[in-house]
Amino acid sequence: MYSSYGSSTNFVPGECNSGVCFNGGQCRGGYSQSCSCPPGFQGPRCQYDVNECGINNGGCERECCNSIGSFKCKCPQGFELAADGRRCTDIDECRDHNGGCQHKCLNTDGGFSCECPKGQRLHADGRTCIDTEPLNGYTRVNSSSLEAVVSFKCLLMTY
Ligand SMILES: [Ca+2]
Repeated sequence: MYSSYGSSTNFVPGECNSGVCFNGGQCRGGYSQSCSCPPGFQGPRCQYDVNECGINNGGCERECCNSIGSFKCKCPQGFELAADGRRCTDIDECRDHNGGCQHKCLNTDGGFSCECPKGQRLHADGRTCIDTEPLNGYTRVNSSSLEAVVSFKCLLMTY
């Protein structure tokens, strides 16, 4: 007895034995028992994933992540995927709540920074402004950029 593969409910079996085509492939029937594969799958039985990222980086501007039967473009931190799903555009962090900056927020390509008025400098938190003159008994806090370098990992699905 044959078992039916695949979870597609609109699977229309041709004149093939059931279970010939995988991943939603449609059986063409006949002697060849070959399959018409949906986008993202290939092979005589649609059993292989298409690595869309292998061709022209999947059309992605930055990172392309292949997955089983599909793929996705991804953007590094500070960028978001554009409406076309391919390009990466800068996120204007200053748009919301002044980027968390106490004084001035400066949007940059892929990041942002806070600025303080004259006589003040940026605290180590990268957002708060503190007086330039150090208080007695306190050492200056080394102010550094808040820009956290987070390595962007592409989660690759394997099987
Ligand atoms: Ca930005």
